Amino acid sequence: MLLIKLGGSVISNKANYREFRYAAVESIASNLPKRDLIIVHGGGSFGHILARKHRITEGYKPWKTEGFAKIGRDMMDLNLRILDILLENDIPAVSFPPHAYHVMGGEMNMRIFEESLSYELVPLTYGDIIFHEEKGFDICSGDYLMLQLARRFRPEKTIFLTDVDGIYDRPPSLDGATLIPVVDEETMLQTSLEVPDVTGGMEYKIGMMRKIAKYSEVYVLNGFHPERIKNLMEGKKFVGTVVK
Ligand code: IP8
Repeated sequence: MLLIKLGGSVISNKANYREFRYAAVESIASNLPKRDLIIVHGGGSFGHILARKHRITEGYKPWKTEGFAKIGRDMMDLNLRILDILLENDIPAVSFPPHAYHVMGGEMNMRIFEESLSYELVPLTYGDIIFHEEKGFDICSGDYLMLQLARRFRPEKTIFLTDVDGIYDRPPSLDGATLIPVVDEETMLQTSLEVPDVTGGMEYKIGMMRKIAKYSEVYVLNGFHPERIKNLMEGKKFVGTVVK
């Protein structure tokens, strides 16, 4: 089985509110297997801009309800666009919005994922607004969902698609940034210059990936070169980072 996350920086232009990258998603979809697959996507500019503005991760306040609801709508909009493309590419995806099946702090409901897979459907879920047992409101990151799903289903491969070639030794926009082929216990990472997004930034993401590596092979690939997914799946050479 393959578990894959379509990062928010690939599927949207993170600088522009709700700017969708149709061509990128289309070419990713055409490189994905059509069965034995679970897909998660991030929020990008459909989620993070309003989540930051309304400080959703700090929890519920009466003035935040409108923002919370709007992000829920925007994420459904993004999700539907992705779902359409998957279906056009003969991937029988069924979408599950986290705010409707999970409350943060509680056990995640895996039943719908198990049922989907048993009927050879492809479950699709995403980073979302969510209720939280203590804080009331929160954001559920796609990375958190990736960890829960990897723990339950132990996919052979887990792939994170991002807008660069993999994990770098410093923010990839800086001069001299070098791609790290393998991130493991010994790898020293300089991530402090990274501007964190509402769900935690690079350090948090690498931490999640390293936890997932207990259950699955983990790879970070460039979503703008989706042929690398195929190369990886077919055991060919690929450009990217392996996380151990
Ligand atoms: O992009 C966050 O998911 P992520 C989703 O996977 C929202 O961190 C709504 C900001």
